[in-house]
Amino acid sequence: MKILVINGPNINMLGIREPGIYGKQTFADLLALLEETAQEEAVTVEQFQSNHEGAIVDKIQAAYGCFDGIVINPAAYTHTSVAILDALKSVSIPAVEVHISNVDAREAFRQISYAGMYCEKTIKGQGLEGYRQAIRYLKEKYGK
Ligand code: CA2
Repeated sequence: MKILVINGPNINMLGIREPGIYGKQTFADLLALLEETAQEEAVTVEQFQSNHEGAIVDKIQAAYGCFDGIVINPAAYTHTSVAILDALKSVSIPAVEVHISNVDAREAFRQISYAGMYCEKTIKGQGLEGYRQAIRYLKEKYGK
């Protein structure tokens, strides 16, 4: 099974500021967690991070026919991007949305998620462990 993990803008800055919201773990820790989870679950995990909305749309389109599942944290684009929502719909690959922080308990503008309108599950407020949970969910439901 092949799973694509997509991270949006500023996720590569994790651990550098705002540890009270996002924790002390860094982006390198996230990459290590993804590798560890891939081994544990015996799946192939590819990670893609971009600060550019169009690059994320391009990556989702390129996943068509190549990946069995998508884990996506669109970061700030969560709350603004109809383009990412439409890209997810266009490829029709099972997807899980992850948020490191508990967006429900934050500002009003974080309460809307466009990508979440497509994703079959949203995991929020679990820190980096949310990515492990998302991969496990896809493996259990769609793994061969
Ligand atoms: O909780 C999440 O995972 C978010 O998707 C993270 C985004 C935020 O815009 C979403 O509302 C919720 C932010 C990504 C990381 O931003 C940083 C900000 C300061 C320091 C380091 C990273």
